[in-house]
Amino acid sequence: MTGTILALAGGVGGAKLARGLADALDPGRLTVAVNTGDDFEHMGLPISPDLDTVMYTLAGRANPDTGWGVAGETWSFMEAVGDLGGETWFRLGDRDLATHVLRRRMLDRGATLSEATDALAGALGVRHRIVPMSDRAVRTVVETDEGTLPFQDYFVRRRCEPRVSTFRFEGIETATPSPGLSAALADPDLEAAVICPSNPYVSVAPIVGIPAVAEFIDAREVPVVAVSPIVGGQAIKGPAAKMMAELGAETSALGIARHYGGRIDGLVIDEVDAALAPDIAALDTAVHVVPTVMRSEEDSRVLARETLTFAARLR
Ligand code: FO1
Repeated sequence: MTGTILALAGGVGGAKLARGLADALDPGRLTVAVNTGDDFEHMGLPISPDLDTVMYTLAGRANPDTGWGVAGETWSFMEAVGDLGGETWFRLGDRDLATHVLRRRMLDRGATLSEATDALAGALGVRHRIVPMSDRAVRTVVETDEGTLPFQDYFVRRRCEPRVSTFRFEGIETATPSPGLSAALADPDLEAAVICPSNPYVSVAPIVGIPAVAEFIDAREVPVVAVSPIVGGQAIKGPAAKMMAELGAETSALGIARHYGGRIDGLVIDEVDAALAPDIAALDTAVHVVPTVMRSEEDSRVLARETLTFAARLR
C-alpha cells in the first residue's frame, strides 16, 4: 500500500494501535484523529485526555501502568494542591501539568486545539499527524441513575459506578472535523480508515457522530475496518463491558459488529472469539481473526500490519 491511512482513536487501546500504525507507516501516510469528547476544563486548565494519551504513546512517554499521563511521573503539584485544600480527585502529574499549562497558554493566545496539539506533539518528537476530531467543543455527558454527569465526573470521580442510560455528545450536531481530519477524509490517496480498539460508546461514537464524518462513512469509497475492543466478552481495559451491559448491548465481538453495523466493512477479532466469525460474517461484515491483545509494542506492530493487510484485501 502506498496510500494514506486514517485512524480513529480514543483512549488506551486506540493509542496502542495508533503506535503500531505509526511504526508501520511513514509520517506522511498516517493521520490519527482523536476523540475530544472526554475533554474538560479542570482547575482552569484545558484537559484533553485522549489526545494526550495518543501523543504520549506515540512519543514513547506514556505511563504504562495507568494508561494515561506520563511515565516516571512525580506528584509534588498534587500533593501541594491537597495541602492547600484543592481538588485532588483528578490527578495531574508534574510532567503532565506542563502539557496542560502550555496548552492553556496557546489556546489563550488564539491557537486552535489542532495547532496546540501540533506544537506539543512536535516538541515531544512525534512525527506522525495527531489531530483532534474537531477544534470545536464536543462534550460527552452521561445520563445515569444519579442524574446527568459530565464525563470525567462519571469516569474518574465516580469510577463509572452510576448506571448509565445514555451518553450524549453536546455540540456534536454543529461540530466540524478539524482541518487535519477534513484533509484526511478528502485525501484522494486515502486507502482505508481504521477504527481503533477504543470504547465504541464514549471514544469512537463522538468521532463518527460528527456529521461530516458520518457522511464520509455512509458514502465511503474506501474500506472502514474496526478492531474489536471486546475480547472474550471482556474489555481489555476500562469499563466498556460494564457500559455495554448497562446499555443493553451484547458484550462480545459480535455485539461490536452489531453496534457498528453497516458502518464498517470489516472487523478484526481475537482468536478467542473465532467461533463468532460466522455470525459476524452473516452481518455482511468481513472478519479477520488474529491475536488482538497488545501487551508489547511488537504486538501493536503485528496487529497494525494485520489490520492494514485486511483492509487492503477489502479494497
Ligand atoms: N483517570 C483516572 O482514573 N484518574 C485520574 O486521576 C486521571 C487523571 C488524568 C489526568 C490527565 C489525563 O489526560 C487523563 C487522566 N485520567 C485519569 C484518564 C482519563 O480520565 C481517561 O483517560 C479518559 O478520559 C478516558 O479514556
